[in-house]
Parts: sequence; C-alpha cells; structure tokens
Amino acid sequence: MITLYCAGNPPSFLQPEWVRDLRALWAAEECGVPYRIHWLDTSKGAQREAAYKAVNPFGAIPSMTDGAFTLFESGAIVTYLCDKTGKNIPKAGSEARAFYDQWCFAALNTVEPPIFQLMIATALNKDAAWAKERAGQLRENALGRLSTLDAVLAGRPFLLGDAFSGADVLMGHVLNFVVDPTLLDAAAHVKRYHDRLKDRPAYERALSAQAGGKNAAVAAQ
Ligand SMILES: N[C@@H](CCC(=O)N[C@@H](CS)C(=O)NCC(=O)O)C(=O)O
Repeated sequence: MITLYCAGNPPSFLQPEWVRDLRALWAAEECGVPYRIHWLDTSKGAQREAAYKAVNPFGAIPSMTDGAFTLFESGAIVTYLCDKTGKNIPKAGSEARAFYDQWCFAALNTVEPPIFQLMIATALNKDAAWAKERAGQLRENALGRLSTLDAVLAGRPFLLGDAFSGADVLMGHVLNFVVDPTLLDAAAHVKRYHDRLKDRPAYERALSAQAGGKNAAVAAQ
C-alpha cells in the first residue's frame, strides 16, 4: 500500500494549493492508485522529527512509502506513481520518456524557481525591505519563463502534446505559485492550460483529500 506523507495542520498563511503534497495526491488520483495519508502535524514540527527524517532526511513534504520502499521529492513521487500504474507516462527508455523527463525537470528546475521566489517575496514578505528591492527583478525573471512556456503551449494542450501526463501535474502545481494574475496577461495559453488542469476531476479530489489535513487530529491515519 502506498502511503503519502502530507502536511497536517499547515500554517494558515500557506494557501493549500501551494503545498507540494498536492502534487503527490493529484498524481495518485490521476493514476487511480489506492493510497493512505500519513498526516505530519506541522504545527508540532513532526516533519523535523527523527521518525520522519528516516523517510525524508531533508524533513520536507511530501514523501512516500510503498511497503518498505521510501521516496521523497515530489517529482520522483509523481513519476513513481505513474510508472507503477503505467498511466500518464511514456514507457521507460523511450524517446517519449526522455521528453517527459525533460518537462518534469523544466517544471521543477527552470519554471518553479523564479515563480516561487516571486511568490515568497510578494505574497509572504511584501513589506520587507529586501522583497521591495528585489520584486521588480523577480517579476522580470518569472515573466521570462512564463513567456517561453506560453509559446510552447500555443501549439498543444499538454506539455507532451495531446496527452496529459505526470509532467502536467508538476507544471500545473508550479503555476499555483503564480499569485499575481497580471503575470498571465501576456500568457493566455498558460492561463488556459492552468485552468484546464485545475478543472480535472482528479485535481478536485486531490484538493479534497488534502483538506483533510487542515484540522488533522492525529499524526497518522
Ligand atoms: N523539492 C522538494 C521541495 C519540498 C518542500 O520544500 N516542501 C515544503 C512544503 S511545500 C516543505 O516541506 N517545507 C518545509 C521545509 O523545507 O522545512 C519537493 O518538490 O518535494
């Protein structure tokens, strides 16, 4: 049985759709794989305790176990769940799979950093001097990535083409960090893509599952 380690009792300043456990939940729902949730009581710092660090030495969320096998990093978990079920992912070793990997890395390494940094500065630290000083440059950086992504998505509905994949789970969640809608004024294809992803029933189910952690009474269920 798959266990997903998710944020229980997350701080109220965090919007639920920002928390990366949503990536694992969304992928599990897209793939139709049965799973249980282990809520980490983040209000008590459960993610920093030794028991959890045995699963994820960085103490970050999400993580996953499948029997005795443990895995962390949201990108690895999404890909594992797709591979395990043979859904939403091209066959390992194929060119199509390398293309899938490319878009997973692009989502997490190329698009996420500038968008996330802008969100941290403008949504969570907007009154801080450093944030005011850096906001303009961070916005430019984010706009550059969104503009390129927009050109890619002008020609296809999903990152790999006509078919949805785990790479869209990752990119779709990264786009949840776009807190200023004007960033998408010149990226209409990205906006439509993001809306299309958020309309998916599996995304809705993942959000509902994640909401169970809001007042999680116990660490594990
Ligand atoms: N690269 C990691 C990042 C995980 C991450 O930073 N998760 C956040 C929650 S969204 C977290 O656990 N932050 C607390 C911390 O890093 O101590 C992934 O994608 O899984």
